[in-house]
Amino acid sequence: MKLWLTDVSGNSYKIRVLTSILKVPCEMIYIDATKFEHKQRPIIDMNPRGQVPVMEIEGKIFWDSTAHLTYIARKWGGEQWLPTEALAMAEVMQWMALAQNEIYFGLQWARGVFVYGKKGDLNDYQLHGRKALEMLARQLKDHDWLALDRPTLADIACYPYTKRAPEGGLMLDAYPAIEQWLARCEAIPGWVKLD
Ligand SMILES: N[C@@H](CCC(=O)N[C@@H](CS)C(=O)NCC(=O)O)C(=O)O
Repeated sequence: MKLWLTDVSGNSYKIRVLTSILKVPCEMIYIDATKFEHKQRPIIDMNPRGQVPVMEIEGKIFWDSTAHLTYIARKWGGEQWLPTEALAMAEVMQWMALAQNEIYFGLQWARGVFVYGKKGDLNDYQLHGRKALEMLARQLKDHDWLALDRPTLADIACYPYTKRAPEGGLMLDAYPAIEQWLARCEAIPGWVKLD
């Protein structure tokens, strides 16, 4: 497998975490986002969004971390990270959907305003971000993990931009259950530190 990524990409980081936990070999090809390499070939040919992460898997190109995590978890992770039983899979997938909705359009974009001058409505991003934090906090109030009461793709997918929420002006102090969950994720053997 090959992964095109940047060192600051939280979505690429999810793949780094899962390949590290499962000890799956993956060639990492770092591109320079400050030179807008993600908007140029070869990235733009592989991903019409002009974004990382992009992966080559079994000779095919895939964009979006959800696809990448799904492949790696099913191929190498047995039933642990994304189980095949229908109800269990749905439970994991609903949190992966949160990662690609309220977390993405909220926490990730609010951070983008401060970190790389993303244009748009910061209030709107923070509104979605707060919604994401409320949903996470509600689940984590009486659960250690987001789905199935054990670590799954749900936790890996939701972790990076929740951890970075304060960089988007959304502090976590009011959410002790989220802070404890972040620490639990970081204690999973093989977890990669988020720089
Ligand atoms: N839904 C995509 C989002 C990918 C994404 O947001 N990538 C960011 C880096 S983490 C990026 O390349 N941003 C540059 C841009 O959108 O122009 C995924 O999960 O892979």
